[in-house]
Amino acid sequence: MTSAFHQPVDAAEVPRFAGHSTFMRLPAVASPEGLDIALVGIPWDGGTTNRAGARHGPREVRNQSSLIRRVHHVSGVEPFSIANVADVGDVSVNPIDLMDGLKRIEEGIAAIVAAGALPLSVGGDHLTTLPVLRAVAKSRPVGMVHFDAHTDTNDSYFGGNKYTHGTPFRRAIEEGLLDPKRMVQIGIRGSIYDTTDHDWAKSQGIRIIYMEEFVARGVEDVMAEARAIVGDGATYVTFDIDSIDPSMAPGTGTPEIGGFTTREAQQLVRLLAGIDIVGADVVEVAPPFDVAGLTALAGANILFELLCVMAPCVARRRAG
Ligand SMILES: [Mn+2]
Repeated sequence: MTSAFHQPVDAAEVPRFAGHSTFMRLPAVASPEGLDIALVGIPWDGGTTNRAGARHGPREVRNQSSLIRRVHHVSGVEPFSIANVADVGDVSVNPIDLMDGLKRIEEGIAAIVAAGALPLSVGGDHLTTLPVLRAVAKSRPVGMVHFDAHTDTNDSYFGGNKYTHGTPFRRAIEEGLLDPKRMVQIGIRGSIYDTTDHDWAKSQGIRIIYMEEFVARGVEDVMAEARAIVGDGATYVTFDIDSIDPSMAPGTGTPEIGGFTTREAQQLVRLLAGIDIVGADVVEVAPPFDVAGLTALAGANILFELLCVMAPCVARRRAG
């Protein structure tokens, strides 16, 4: 291998079950300096309203990601050859103080952004995306492609608490981090609290593509619309593993039946190619509810799909 970039351990030399457990068997590095894309764990689930456990997500996704190889078999993208990628470890977290937890996560991601690298993070519950956006979208609002069973745009829980994994995108819009007119949510489904639950999101201009519409239209048509909504501007991608059906991803905090197959999820992410991605995440993998590791396996593969659409962004920017 002649590349100057970090390379994963070759499974033909060191078997996948041996050696240090890092994302995609990449080197663990102490600093994001010099990286194009920083793989980072956010082991924090302080925003979870139901089944906690996503704090264990990063470690198990690292484990399952040992199965990832070097080349995307459809696009032909070789992410480790066109971008410098490594595992920068986990951000600092505080499991017993929500507001301090959010502050630490923002600081951890801000260090990655300051080094000029794009964060590709593994949560953690979906509230972790709020402090990530505070770091990534500090200078201007960004668009967002959001795969999820839930809109996560509720206002408050438990007596007015504004910070849970059901509220991050309402807060992010209020804080000017997201441009709601450049937001699309795909895969939304399941029972809701009230007929008016999604009114606020729609009034902001968010495009909600419910699962039933996705099934009727198909992957390519839906993703053509999603690409048009975010356009050429800076865009963040967030992938909640509960968008996938619980038969294929049971280990998550708020499972909803009727979800994407893992194959559909792969196709959805592949069709993000060409948009200007400034960061991405996979969240809500909760290994304690899935002793077989299927959910983390799905998460690791979605992480690779995201990497394979982000690395070409890096290469395009480098080429000017
Ligand atoms: Mn979510």
